[in-house]
Amino acid sequence: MKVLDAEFMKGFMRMADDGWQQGWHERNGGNLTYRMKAEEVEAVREDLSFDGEWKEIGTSVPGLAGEFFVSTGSGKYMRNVMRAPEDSCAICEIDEAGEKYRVCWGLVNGGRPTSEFPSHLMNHEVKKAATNGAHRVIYHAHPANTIALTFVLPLTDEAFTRELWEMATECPVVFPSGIGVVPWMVPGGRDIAVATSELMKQYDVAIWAHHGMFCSGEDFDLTFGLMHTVEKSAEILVKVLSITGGTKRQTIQPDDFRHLAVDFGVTLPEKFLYEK
Ligand code: 2HA
Ligand code: ZN
Repeated sequence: MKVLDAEFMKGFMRMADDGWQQGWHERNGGNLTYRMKAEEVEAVREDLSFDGEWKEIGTSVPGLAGEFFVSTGSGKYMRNVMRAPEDSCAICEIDEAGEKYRVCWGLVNGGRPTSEFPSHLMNHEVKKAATNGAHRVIYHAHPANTIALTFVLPLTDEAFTRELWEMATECPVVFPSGIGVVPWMVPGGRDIAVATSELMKQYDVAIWAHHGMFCSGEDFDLTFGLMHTVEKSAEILVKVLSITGGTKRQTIQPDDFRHLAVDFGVTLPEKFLYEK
């Protein structure tokens, strides 16, 4: 089967386009990776090439040895993924040590997988282990409201989780484990990848101060939906802060969250239900 005829590739392209249409991907901002299932690799194997050069990932991900990933390309635009996927995206194979990758499909005009490949792969490695292989999608975007809040809220997991939970009743159900926050760091390298993947051990969402957001999920719908929910909540908070100057007249209280948790069968860590 041709890669472009495969359902996983159609889902990947649709998600990239959805993010573009949300306004989360100015220029070459943001990136997306998908860990392929073994049967998906087999289905398109005839369309892959295995004579590409092995290149350094820049970090070590032994837990991903032999895995195949679809990745957006470094410097490529999310806006172009739907129209020119073979130029904008790649399928990459990870070597048996988890140190190198090679391009097996795509990037027909040259290039590399996303500049955030180390962060994506370290997140994938952590999430694959933490979810018994269920999580397959890592998504990075630059949604404006979430970024705006990193100039206003304390850069703590507690502040971001609690404030965003309060903005919509669905939030604690959609991201019950909460949100991790990474202070400003230089993007693209191993240090920010280590900091993010450390947070991904307990969260499915990490916010990079003054930069953007990372989400992890099982499939394209769940991962896009997670980013969408967090960003919508951030938009509501921006509106509330803008209208009021910071004082809410009423909000969802810690005991309300505890009741919600019981009825919806989720566990909400008590560290986020502090008294204000
Ligand atoms: O250019 O978003 O973080 C892609 C990015 C880097
Ligand atoms: Zn970015």
